Order: sequence, then structure tokens, then C-alpha cells
Amino acid sequence: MFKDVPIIRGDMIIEKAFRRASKINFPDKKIPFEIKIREKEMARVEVASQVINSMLEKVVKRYPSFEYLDPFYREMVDITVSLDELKHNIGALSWAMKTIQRIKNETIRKMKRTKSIDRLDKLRREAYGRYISVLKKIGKNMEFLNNAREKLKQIPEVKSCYTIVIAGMPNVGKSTVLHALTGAEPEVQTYPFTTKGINIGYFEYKHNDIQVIDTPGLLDRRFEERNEIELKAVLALRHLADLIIFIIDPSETCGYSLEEQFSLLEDIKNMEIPLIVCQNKSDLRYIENVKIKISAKSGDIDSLKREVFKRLDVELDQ
Ligand SMILES: Nc1nc2c(ncn2[C@@H]2O[C@H](COP(=O)(O)OP(=O)(O)O)[C@@H](O)[C@H]2O)c(=O)[nH]1
Ligand SMILES: [Mg+2]
Repeated sequence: MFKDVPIIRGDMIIEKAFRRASKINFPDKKIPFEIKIREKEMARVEVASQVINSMLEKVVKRYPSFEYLDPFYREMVDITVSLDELKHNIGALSWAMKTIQRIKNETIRKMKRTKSIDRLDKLRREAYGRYISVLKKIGKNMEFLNNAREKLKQIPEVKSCYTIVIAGMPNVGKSTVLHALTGAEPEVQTYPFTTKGINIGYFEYKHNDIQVIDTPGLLDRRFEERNEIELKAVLALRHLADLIIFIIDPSETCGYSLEEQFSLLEDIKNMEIPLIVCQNKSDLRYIENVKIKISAKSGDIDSLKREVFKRLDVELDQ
């Protein structure tokens, strides 16, 4: 989504604008010399302003309108660069466009009025100087936007179809379950704020695309242990998840005790998202109080699939 936002720099813009403007000439011999000079200088001021504004506008226009963004995506943007700051910096570009426009209008008006041919060149130079100073004023804003663009490009591109998010402590078998559910190798994307990859896979159920997401680093640790950014990211998942599959490893070969795993389950329950709890690695060991029992490694996930399909039948019928 942010891949189309161009990179901008003040010196690049100025160079392009003035180069274009300097190419303007009126070779038509019939026009009197005086008018030719006047028209030329006015056209230069005009064209330079157009080039600058169209480059700024490309940036402003390519940003999606944040009000209509998918809520998960919007929260991710907010976590990554802060929506307020992003809006503020885009706003600075709009201010610059208006100011350039105003300088141009003022200058053209003066150029039309002036009697002295010599003054035209001076007026144009003045306008150019003011264009440069406007762009200098938004130098920091452009820098912010260039950096933001790099980070925003990394926000995972999730679809807005029915979405299942897989949760559970590290090494309980989340990625293995994702693979078993969706067959294909999952797409790996990264979040801008951690080095961990998010895995996304799809399967089709009764002609509906179902998205399955494994979010390493997010739903695999007690919420109280999290920093602010991670917590926000966890909470952003509320907007995305239609169903959470929570995986328990009763063999504890994952390195976490059952007690630890059930405490995380309490946090996840508090998110108030429909939940399926499922024990994996049942080839090694299983417990009595969790009904759904699978062994994802050997592809034995039928009981989980049956439960998922049961929920889908209810949800997708509506
Ligand atoms: N014995 C056994 N091992 C499993 C099973 N499912 C996953 N594992 C193993 O558990 C380890 C962690 O699995 P992984 O899917 O990477 O866990 P994640 O960190 O939760 O994504 C890997 O070595 C898997 O091969 C299972 O059903 N039985
Ligand atoms: Mg994994």
C-alpha cells in the first residue's frame, strides 16, 4: 500500500523544477521582444511552481485516507510511525503546496503590472528564492515521510477475509499447525517493529478464503511481560482475528510448563475473541481436560479441523 509513495527530497524537487522552467522559450518571431520576455519569465515562475506542487501532491495523494483504513492496518500504522505524526507531516506538505501557489500568484500579479523589463528577472529570482525556502522549511517533514515509508512498507499485508490466528507459547507447534491446516508453505512477512516474521497461509472452505496467521512474538507470552508497542500490536489483533486457536503442548517439550501455558490462555481469553483450545503433540503425551487432541507433526489434525469447520459453518452462513 505504501510502496507507491515516492521518496522526496527538497534539492531533487528544486533541481527538477528549475531545469524544466529554464527550458521555456518563445521562439515565435512575431511576438514583440518585450512581451516575449514578460511571458517567458511568468511562464518560468508558473512552471516551477507546478513541478514542485505536482511532486508534493504525488506524496500527499498516495497516502491512503486513514479514516477508511482497515482497523488492524490503521493500528499497525499507528504503532509503527504514529498516525498523528504522519498526519502532521503530510499536513506540512499541503501547507507547502498552498504557500508555493500563493507565492506564484503574487509574483505573476507583480510581473503583469511592472513597467520595467529589468524587474521581471529580479521578480522571478525572488520567487525562486522563496520556493527554495518553503522547501527548506519542510525538509524535516520530507525526511520523516521518507523514513515512515520504509517502515510502513513492512506492515504485513493481510486480507480482510475470515481470519484464524494461532496462539500459544513458543515451540508448542503453531507453525506446524498452520502448515497442516493450509498445506502450502506459508508466506512470511515481517513486522516493522520486530525482527520476527509473521506467517500467513490460506485454505478454502465452501468457496470462502480462510486466512490463517501465526504471529510469532505476539500471542506467545504473558501480556504483563510486554512493552507498550508489543501490547498495542497484540491488541490490534482483536480487529483481525475472527477465531483464535490456542495450542497447548502437554508434553512440555516446548520448554514451558502447563501452568505457564494455561496462564497465557487466561490472557487470551480476556481478548474476548471466539476461541478453540487444542492440545498438540498428543503422540508424546495428552491431558484429559482439553477435548481437542492433535499431532500436527504427523498431520493428524482431524479433530481440530472438525471443530474449525463447525464454527465456519455457523459464521459463514450469516
Ligand atoms: N512430537 C511432536 N512434535 C511436534 C508436533 N508438532 C510440532 N512438533 C515439533 O515442535 C517443535 C516446535 O514446532 P513449531 O511449529 O516450530 O512451534 P511454534 O514455535 O509454536 O511455531 C518442532 O520441532 C516441531 O517439529 C507434534 O505433533 N508432535
Ligand atoms: Mg513458529
